[in-house]
Amino acid sequence: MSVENKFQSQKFYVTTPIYYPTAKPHLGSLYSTLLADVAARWHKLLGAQVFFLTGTDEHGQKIAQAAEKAGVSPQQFVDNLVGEYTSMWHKYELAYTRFIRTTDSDHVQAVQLWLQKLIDRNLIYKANYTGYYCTPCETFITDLAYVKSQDIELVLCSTCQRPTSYLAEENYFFRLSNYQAKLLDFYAQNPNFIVPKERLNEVIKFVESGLRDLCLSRSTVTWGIKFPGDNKHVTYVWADALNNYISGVGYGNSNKTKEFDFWWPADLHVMGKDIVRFHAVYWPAFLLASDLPLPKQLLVHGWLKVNDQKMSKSLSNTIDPEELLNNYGADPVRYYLVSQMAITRDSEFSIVDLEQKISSDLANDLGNLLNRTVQLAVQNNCVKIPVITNWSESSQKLRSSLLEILDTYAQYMHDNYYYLALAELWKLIKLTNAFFHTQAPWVLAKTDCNKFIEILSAVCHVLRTVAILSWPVLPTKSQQLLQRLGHELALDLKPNNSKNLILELKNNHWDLDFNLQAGEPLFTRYDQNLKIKVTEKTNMSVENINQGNINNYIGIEDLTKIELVVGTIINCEAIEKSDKLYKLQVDCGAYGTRQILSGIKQYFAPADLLNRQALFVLNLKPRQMLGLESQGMMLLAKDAENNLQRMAPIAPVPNGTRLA
Ligand code: ME8
Repeated sequence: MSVENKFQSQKFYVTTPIYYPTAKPHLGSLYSTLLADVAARWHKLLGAQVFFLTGTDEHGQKIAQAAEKAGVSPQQFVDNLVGEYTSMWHKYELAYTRFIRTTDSDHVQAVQLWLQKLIDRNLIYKANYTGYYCTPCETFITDLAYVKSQDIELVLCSTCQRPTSYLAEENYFFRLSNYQAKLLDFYAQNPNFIVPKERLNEVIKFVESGLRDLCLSRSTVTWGIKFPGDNKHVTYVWADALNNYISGVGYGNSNKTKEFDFWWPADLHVMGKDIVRFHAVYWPAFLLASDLPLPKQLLVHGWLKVNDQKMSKSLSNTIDPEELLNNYGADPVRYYLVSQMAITRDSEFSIVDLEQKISSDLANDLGNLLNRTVQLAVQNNCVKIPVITNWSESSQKLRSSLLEILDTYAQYMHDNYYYLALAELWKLIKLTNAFFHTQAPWVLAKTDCNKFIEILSAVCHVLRTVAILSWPVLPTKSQQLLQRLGHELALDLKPNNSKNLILELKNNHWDLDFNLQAGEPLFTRYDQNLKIKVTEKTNMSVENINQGNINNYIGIEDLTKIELVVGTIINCEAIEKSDKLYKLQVDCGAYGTRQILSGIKQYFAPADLLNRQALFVLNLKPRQMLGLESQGMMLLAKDAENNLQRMAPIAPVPNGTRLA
């Protein structure tokens, strides 16, 4: 039986734009690199050999100007910044194969070799360029936007809307105009060359409107790769930079011919929409001119925006990925960026949204499903779940849904619509939560032990599938999830010996056993309502204090009398005789496990409390209620409509931590 394309991959070469290291990396550069990492990891799951190239674009006027401003040489300037990129990529687990710098000697040699080839083929000639140049985009301007300001006519770059400068210099030109028909023919033969497809139409329109020859050198800039045979010129930074895609895998290096032939052409170039023309017009023309195969596909994404403006270094509205990492961890941020930012359009970045997404999708949907399953298994002494041979109809139905979803998921990943693939995966998680709810294994545990184990096994099979499919986006959490099931990621990355884990999932008949492990929740929940309400309340109280409305001040010595401690609710039972009370067992670290009775039954389901942290007063005098002792009190926030919210630290802290 033949295997469809979406389920197989032998070799996959993916690249990111190489970034101008004029400042530390921001969330936009991280986003492109993340998409490439997701693609690389997906192909690893399919058993492919993968090469993932990223790096920095270190030559040109823009870098030279930034270095001058900083008072250091361009080389020193880029040397100082490049570590910021590599270390950030490591922190976010962007598992590149090579980090290329355009100042690397093998790259410099490859660019000169490539230029010499074009010179030998008479595809380059010398002439004068007079016209406008955009330094931030490093672009010779062909289409202009004029703006009149205070009677001065400003010429703005149509891509970045910033002022351009007038240039009159001698340059070497590439006969780009020779390639108009060939490029149009290539687009016609390869309608999937650009994802999303609509962007290809813009490119076709541009090429149809006529191609002018392109400058390949600069004679008024000195920071660049020397042009072969003419020391007065350096290579135009884009001709230098685009060639990283071939030099990065061995082009121009006689010891690496085999390596280059294996990896080239690239399977996927990832980039933002600002640089499509360079990749869809100039780059293919450069390759045609040097008789090299063209890349297979470009993935072009929109902008991350903040307050409806493109996030960019020059607008100083960038978000620091480091800060996000410290607050939320790499995997949750990766999940938010991939799932919430649709590649087809610009997407607004917001912290409120980020917290909501982490709380609802990761902590509630996925984290809770795991917690509830493990909890039940622990409570009923059956953490070792054997292989099931007789599946009930409902479990079989769940498995069929899983297979359908796997199919759609693989298709979206194959087509590079990662955000849609994740949405599909979350359908499976929600479906399994519903399955869990309707099968009520907590009842089966008391009435039908075999069925109880079968239901847990079905959920574990789904969770294992979810862990493997989410590995491209959640590289650490997915492995922790597998460990909690008593499994591990069997990724054999040795050449020619790689397993296709996706095909294994597709052909798996749910014949695995599991060994469940209890542990801390995988994800933190950020209660937006709580935060927003607290902020509103704080503002209100500030007003009240200003108006002198607080007249019952206490001294700090009064406050220190209260033992306010963070604890985790490890058990929650309804008290039969009461329609209000829950009996909670709370792990308070060094303070031991406390039994706390709380009248919150109508506000929370046990699952909303189990394995969650909350704040407790531990030195309240013990109280008897319905014959049971309550050894403390849980703190809750109550609004004007009497809605209750649990209070918890923003990130987990060790149980027994005191509030200071
Ligand atoms: O253009 N949202 O480098 P660059 C999403 N050196 N992505 C964004 C973004 C945002 N707000 N801001 C930047 C260059 N990016 C050249 C590339 S390649 C041979 C040479 C991402 O540092 C996006 O991928 O200006 C965009 O294309 C790239 O950073 C531009 O990076």
